[in-house]
Amino acid sequence: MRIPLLLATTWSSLLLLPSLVLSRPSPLPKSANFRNWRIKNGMNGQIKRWTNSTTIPTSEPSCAAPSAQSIAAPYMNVWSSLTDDEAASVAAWLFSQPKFNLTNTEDAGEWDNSLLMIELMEPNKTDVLNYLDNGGSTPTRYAHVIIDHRADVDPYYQDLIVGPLPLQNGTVKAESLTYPYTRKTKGKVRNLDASLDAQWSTWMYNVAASILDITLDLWNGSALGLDNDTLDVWGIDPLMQDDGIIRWDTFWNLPQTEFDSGTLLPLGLFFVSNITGRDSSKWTLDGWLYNNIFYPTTEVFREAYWSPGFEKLPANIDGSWGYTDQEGVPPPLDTDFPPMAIAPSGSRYFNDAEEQYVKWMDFEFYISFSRDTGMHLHNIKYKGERIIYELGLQEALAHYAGNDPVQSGTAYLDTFYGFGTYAFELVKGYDCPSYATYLNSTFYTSETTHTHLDSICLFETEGNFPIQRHSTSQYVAATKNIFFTVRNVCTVGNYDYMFSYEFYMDGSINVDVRASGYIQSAFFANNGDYGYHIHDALSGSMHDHVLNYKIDFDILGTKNTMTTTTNVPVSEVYPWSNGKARNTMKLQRTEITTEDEGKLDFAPNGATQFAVVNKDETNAYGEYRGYRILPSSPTIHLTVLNSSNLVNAANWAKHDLFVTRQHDTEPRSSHPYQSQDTANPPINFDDFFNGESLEQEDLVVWANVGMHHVPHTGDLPNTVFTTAHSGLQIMPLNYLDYSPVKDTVNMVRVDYGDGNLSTVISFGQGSPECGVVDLESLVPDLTSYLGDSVVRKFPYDPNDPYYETVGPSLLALNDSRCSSRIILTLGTG
Ligand SMILES: *[C@@H]1O[C@H](CO)[C@@H](O)[C@H](O)[C@H]1NC(C)=O
Ligand SMILES: *[C@@H]1O[C@H](CO)[C@@H](O)[C@H](O)[C@H]1NC(C)=O
Ligand SMILES: *[C@@H]1O[C@H](CO)[C@@H](O)[C@H](O)[C@H]1NC(C)=O
Ligand SMILES: *[C@@H]1O[C@H](CO)[C@@H](O)[C@H](O)[C@H]1NC(C)=O
Ligand SMILES: *[C@@H]1O[C@H](CO)[C@@H](O)[C@H](O)[C@H]1NC(C)=O
Ligand SMILES: *[C@@H]1O[C@H](CO)[C@@H](O)[C@H](O)[C@H]1NC(C)=O
Ligand SMILES: *[C@@H]1O[C@H](CO)[C@@H](O)[C@H](O)[C@H]1NC(C)=O
Ligand SMILES: *[C@@H]1O[C@H](CO)[C@@H](O)[C@H](O)[C@H]1NC(C)=O
Ligand SMILES: *[C@@H]1O[C@H](CO)[C@@H](O)[C@H](O)[C@H]1NC(C)=O
Ligand SMILES: *[C@@H]1O[C@H](CO)[C@@H](O)[C@H](O)[C@H]1NC(C)=O
Ligand SMILES: *[C@@H]1O[C@H](CO)[C@@H](O)[C@H](O)[C@H]1NC(C)=O
Ligand SMILES: [Cu+2]
Repeated sequence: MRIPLLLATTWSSLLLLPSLVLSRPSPLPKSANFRNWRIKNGMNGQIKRWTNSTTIPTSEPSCAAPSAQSIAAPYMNVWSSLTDDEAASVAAWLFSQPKFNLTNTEDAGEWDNSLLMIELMEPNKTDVLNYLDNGGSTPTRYAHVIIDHRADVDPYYQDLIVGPLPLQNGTVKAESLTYPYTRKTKGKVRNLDASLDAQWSTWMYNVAASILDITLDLWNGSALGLDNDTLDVWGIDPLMQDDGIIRWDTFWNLPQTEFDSGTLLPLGLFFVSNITGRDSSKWTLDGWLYNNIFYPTTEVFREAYWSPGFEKLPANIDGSWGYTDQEGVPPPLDTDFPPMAIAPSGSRYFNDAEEQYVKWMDFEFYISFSRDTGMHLHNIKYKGERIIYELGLQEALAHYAGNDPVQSGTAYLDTFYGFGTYAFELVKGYDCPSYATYLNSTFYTSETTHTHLDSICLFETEGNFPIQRHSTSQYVAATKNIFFTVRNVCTVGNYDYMFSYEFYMDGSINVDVRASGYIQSAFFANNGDYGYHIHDALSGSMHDHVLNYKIDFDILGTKNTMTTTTNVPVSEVYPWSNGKARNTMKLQRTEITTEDEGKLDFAPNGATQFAVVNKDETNAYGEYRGYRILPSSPTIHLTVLNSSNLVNAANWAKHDLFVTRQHDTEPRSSHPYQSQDTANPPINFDDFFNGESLEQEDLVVWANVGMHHVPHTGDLPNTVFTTAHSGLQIMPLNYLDYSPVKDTVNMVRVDYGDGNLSTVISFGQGSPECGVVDLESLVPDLTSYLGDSVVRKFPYDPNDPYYETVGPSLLALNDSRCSSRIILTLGTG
């Protein structure tokens, strides 16, 4: 799609832009020496004139290309994904070892072992700091391997550490990976899906066939595994595990078009299956639920159904109400091309694409990417000093509730599906500005490495407010709020999570999460206490999103302490108050001294400030230098206490904030297969808390963002990023001696001319005079959207990549090599 727009190829046309700001025709400067011309706003507020400014001379602008300038990273990225050759060598070695008894994923049946994952084993912080800080050698690389061990009556996922890399004949070791996990039976977790994957659909179609008379009567539909099926059946996650393995499922209408509206079409009929064991002939159908009435057998249900007086409930029918395409009357002027950001001097940041190292202004960091948790940042430095060793998502929970067993039983732990897996290509000009720098990311699955093309973006942009301003009767001063963003988007099933890390001129970092995509809704019947009525027979099913982040602070070294200050109301007598108590407030200062005090909640009324400081490093005024951590938009923790669905699988969701002592044995708060054994998961986060001292120790903060999502009509057809939003700010606290905002020249002071010429002081700001801004390039050609690039690892075939954007479970089924997409334009300007 092309948007008709003036296509600037020279500065003369770009110079039209400031005149638009004036909202009336105005004299334009004739010379290219634009920087000396400023707008003057007279005292009467009407007259706008161009005038000369007093300007500190600046160096010539760098006039870089829009994408990042290149730079050589100061250190190797020790967190970078395995190379194609490394992953292929590990796959080849594992296949050559009889003890793993591996079958190619494509050929593997439910009783065959297969290779689920090969990725970098994150190096220990101890070894990395030795490299970064003490000139030690680069940490030895190892691979983290997960084998889906199904050739066993008790199938399990097995975590292995394989290495060292590069593999050398005779020295390769593959050991059970145990040190990052807390549970006693380490390195393995049972696999509840081994036979489910193979036998569930047959079971489910048989159950649906057994009530075909009812599904046809209720919905003119069937779920028989045929091409003309109009119904779908799916249900809870995790499976219920306290008395055998139980699942509740429900019927859904299938979408009738390519739109992904299926999660909006529940039909209100539920059934429970006891699927304990690997032999589906021993599974039992244990009952039906309809209109809040439980029927223990199909016969009892059928008899009731065909009896007079049986109440039949309405259905949720697919339609354009569930489609995201534009519909309805556009608001006034909506078809005019809207404002957009540009970077007229090109990029003002650096990237080492090979090392995934980024530097912007006084910040620098490395990026890593993993299948389970997606994008992480490492070794974040500000003004040359590390402030954060690691910053990244650990797990995301969506805990539903309802009067029906499917909503009640649902508590997705999304790293099971993987954030890295679903970090698809970004939509240029929509997800990120078109002038952003786009990076690839890769993950391994089923003997292939997938590269999500252009799936991480880097860009600098202007906030919609200045970062500083002040007016007096003599002058007004203001500073631009220019900030830098690293972003990716992961579509996990029905939901799209947008993850951004934002870096600001005041030295702060914002961890930002937004959600869009389709809600998982509930059938509306007797459940007003669990959500709003949002469509025909639809309830916006209430749920809590809680996303856990690891923030491994290193404030001027690894000896850090968490301090708090709380605003408390007091009645206090002062020497000057004539013996009278004054009702006022003061600060109460405390420290979190041991892990016993390490589970924290943001106080009501925001009364308590939490900060990680280094008590050995004070600023010019003797205050500890540190960083605060606080919500930048509302954050939550899980409402449900002692969740029946989760048991011990998400103990990190119980509070807003946790602080623990850093250990190489506690790299992550969650494991991708926590859902497989909720009572005894691989990582019970509570076990991180064992009373250790936290005074001037290496601290890790585990902080939650999220929201209590009670979908309303505005969530249809999709939840919107504006309101489904949560974030954490990590901001300097007495870290420097004054605000670093003063360092930027992108500010102005105007001394009033009292009706005459004002004096404009601009401190050597650059000007947008690099000559060419290709407006055409700002409207990207989306017909080149490709999807993922895939390279086969076993057998290794690096020279025949193909394109595919599907989830891993479909990979075995679909090997198509489709590379072109058709873009439909739907009548925008
Ligand atoms: C602006 O400055 C230039 C050179 O500094 C000078 O030649 C010109 O006369 C000035 N214009 C005004 C309107 O003061
Ligand atoms: C290896 O796996 C196959 C199934 O792929 C199984 O039949 C066989 O028993 C397994 N061998 C050993 C030694 O476990
Ligand atoms: C190990 O030795 C085998 C046979 O000698 C050879 O095919 C293979 O390439 C070697 N692998 C490595 C990693 O050196
Ligand atoms: C039931 O569905 C079939 C095919 O799906 C369709 O041909 C038929 O018209 C439908 N009947 C009613 C009553 O909607
Ligand atoms: C669906 O397909 C099956 C098998 O082809 C056929 O028997 C059945 O009548 C079809 N159902 C409808 C509603 O068209
Ligand atoms: C499910 O089946 C298993 C094994 O057959 C049994 O031990 C368990 O009690 C059953 N659970 C329920 C809730 O009936
Ligand atoms: C992303 O991958 C594509 C295809 O392999 C390659 O052409 C492109 O240069 C890569 N981008 C970066 C930033 O490395
Ligand atoms: C959590 O709930 C389970 C089941 O109801 C109960 O056995 C257990 O004692 C509860 N634990 C706590 C800490 O309340
Ligand atoms: C990381 O540290 C743990 C705990 O000290 C240790 O058991 C493990 O072997 C180390 N891993 C590597 C790859 O060195
Ligand atoms: C502005 O101009 C008027 C009239 O020429 C003069 O009286 C006044 O002093 C000037 N003010 C300033 C601040 O220069
Ligand atoms: C595989 O992908 C192609 C192209 O996207 C699609 O037409 C086909 O239906 C898919 N097959 C399966 C089994 O998903
Ligand atoms: Cu939600």
